[in-house]
Amino acid sequence: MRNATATILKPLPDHLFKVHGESAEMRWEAMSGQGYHTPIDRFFVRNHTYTPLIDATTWHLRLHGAGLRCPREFSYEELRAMPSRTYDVAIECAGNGRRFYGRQQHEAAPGTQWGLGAIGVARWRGVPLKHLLKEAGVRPDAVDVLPVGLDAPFEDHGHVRRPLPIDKAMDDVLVAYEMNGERLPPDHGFPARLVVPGWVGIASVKWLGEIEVSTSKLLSPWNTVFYPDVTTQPVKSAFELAWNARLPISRVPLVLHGRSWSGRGRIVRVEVSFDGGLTWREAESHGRHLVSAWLPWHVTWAPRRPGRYFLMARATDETGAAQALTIPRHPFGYHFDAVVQHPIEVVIG
Ligand SMILES: Nc1nc2c(c(=O)[nH]1)N[C@H]1C(S)=C(S)[C@@H](COP(=O)(O)O)O[C@H]1N2
Ligand SMILES: [Mo]
Repeated sequence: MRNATATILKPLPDHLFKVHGESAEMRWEAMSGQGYHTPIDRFFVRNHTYTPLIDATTWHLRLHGAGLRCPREFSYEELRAMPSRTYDVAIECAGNGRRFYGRQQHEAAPGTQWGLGAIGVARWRGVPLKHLLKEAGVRPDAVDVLPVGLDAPFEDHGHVRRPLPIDKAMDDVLVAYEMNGERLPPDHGFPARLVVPGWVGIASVKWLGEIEVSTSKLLSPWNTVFYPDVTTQPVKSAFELAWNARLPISRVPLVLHGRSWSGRGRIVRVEVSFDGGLTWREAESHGRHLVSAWLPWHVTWAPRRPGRYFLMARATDETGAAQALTIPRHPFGYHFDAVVQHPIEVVIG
């Protein structure tokens, strides 16, 4: 048996990660100076139990169920030999930002107290799920697709699994075997995982072992007890700065960087406030903005007085959804999309 500190296999240095039990959150300053993608060495990990080590030479992905005419099994080699697609997609935990229900709204929500670091954007390569479903003769009356993880059962709920409606499964979902050009790392789902663009992280089931396709609605603890009624992710923003970062007083404006994202579509505007929300300035976007990933932005600021400040960033997406200053309580602490008050210290020289 492994102990609690070995639930994740990759190194978790303190300057890149904050560990929460069997999961680990990225520190946002770790994205400073990075490119569009989150490098694997700092991509957050959310495990219900612990990372399994799976032998790809004996592994198979089994597709079965009443919604398929010809159930199939695919080996790792077969999967890799099929036509592949590459997507740049964010994976974000539904509970990202949960800590701020308590910190900003004084109504702490139970569960992992994530700051804003339970998100990452990677370049995923794999086979479109739709292609595998077609190979297995998906029937027109198929209703739900249930991916099942090979990691150890979670408490008395069995293997991690969450039904996905057939429409989403046949749309843009990937069965990924590569992350940022490398073989999928064990912590992120080796040999293969789902990548479900725009949806809560739990939809992107890691360590895939089987996929059931049904002709009636399916239930699992992961769409009833946990994560009921959550599908797309809301709008959020983060500064690429340490919590309580120290910034120098400066005549030359400092350039502060951040990123904003939404599971519903593109970000159309980002505004930043340095005075607690009295005045807002539009941030400038730079680089790429892919619809299922994030928008990098920057803003200049010349702080003149030392002291403690709260930096605030708010984004609006193409559906018109915008970040408010507060949001209603959520029983599970999901989808914290209010503006986060990021504390910093301005210091002399
Ligand atoms: N099999 C399995 N898949 C899983 C999980 C898990 O514990 N087991 N965690 C889910 C959750 S809650 C999230 S947010 C994402 C996190 O993906 P990552 O660890 O690659 O960042 O994986 C999802 N897929
Ligand atoms: Mo999650």
